[in-house]
Amino acid sequence: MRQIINKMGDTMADLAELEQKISDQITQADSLDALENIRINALGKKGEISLLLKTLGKMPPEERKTFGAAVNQLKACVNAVLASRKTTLEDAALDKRLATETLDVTLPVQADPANAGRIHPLSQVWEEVTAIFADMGFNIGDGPHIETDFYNFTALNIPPHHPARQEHDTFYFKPDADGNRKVLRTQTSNVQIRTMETQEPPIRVVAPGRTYRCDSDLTHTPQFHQIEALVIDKTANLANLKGTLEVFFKAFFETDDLKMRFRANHFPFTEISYEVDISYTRKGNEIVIGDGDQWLEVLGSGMVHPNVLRNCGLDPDEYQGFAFGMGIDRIAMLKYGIPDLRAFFDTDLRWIEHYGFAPFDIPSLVGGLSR
Ligand code: 2NL
Repeated sequence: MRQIINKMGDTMADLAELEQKISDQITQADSLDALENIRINALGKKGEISLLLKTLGKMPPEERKTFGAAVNQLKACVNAVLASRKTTLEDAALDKRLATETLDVTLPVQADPANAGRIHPLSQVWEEVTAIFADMGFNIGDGPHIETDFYNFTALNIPPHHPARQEHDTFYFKPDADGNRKVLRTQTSNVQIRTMETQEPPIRVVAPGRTYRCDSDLTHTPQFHQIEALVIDKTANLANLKGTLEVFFKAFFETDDLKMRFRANHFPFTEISYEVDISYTRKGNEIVIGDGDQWLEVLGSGMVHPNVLRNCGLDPDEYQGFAFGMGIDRIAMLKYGIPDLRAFFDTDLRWIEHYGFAPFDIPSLVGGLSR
């Protein structure tokens, strides 16, 4: 019996030693993989503790009871130490991940690619102006930039050798076989002439477009932009012209406080003819369009000359109408406070970032035009 107890004592000591060895391994395990290996070596099918349990069957019942209880206790103890170490390692792994996966919320927001690039103020104003006239029921017309003498001059009641031709600083092409010289159009009226030739009145059309004159200084570029309007029917009159311009300017400059001044003038293609000024005030260095006692010239206008109607195959005793033309570049400068005309064509990236518009700022009257 004593022998048995001694033998059991030795075995118990072995278990304690095994427990110590496994716990040391667990404490030293520095990764979840290493920990898993220790678990397999101890508690896996062929693990040290599992093998001990398999020896129980060959033991005498007394010994089996005491020894079995001791091994199960060892197993529970190892499981507990494993679980605790696993939690520690998992927490450490999470801390490490949190430390590396930082997000610097003070970094500037990255540019949205859909919002990169800027719309040129001329394009923006072009869209604004056409949106206003389209809303008033005008069609938008387009035509050739290289034009015959007839469509650029003669049809507009500017016959050959008329002095007005000199004022236009025209770019001429080389003469063709018949001696006819084409021109770069000096205004967009060729669009309206072609409209009158091909469409029955009533006509309501605006023609925004590029125009060309051989002139270059502080306030002129050889290529610039114009919008011309034409209304032809049986009754269109000066009051309609004034009403149209009032609605246009108030919408474009986004103000109800605006006065217009009509000054008598002369154009070959209109009779009677007016230059039109709008009111403004100065606030410091800034020009504010709207109520004020100063005047800015913004467009030319008038009742379409009977000769122009005749040239387009319309009977002036049956039809009449009004027309006007203005510089898009000029009204763009006025609305957006752009001081230098030539910057429009300089392709300076800093300029376009300052004066340009976001790609999705599409002008519409319901959207409030420039908002
Ligand atoms: C100006 C003056 C104007 C027109 C353009 C026009 C066109 C036809 C018939 C009659 Cl088809 N007139 N256009 C009329 C008056 C003035 O422009 O100073 N523009 C910047």
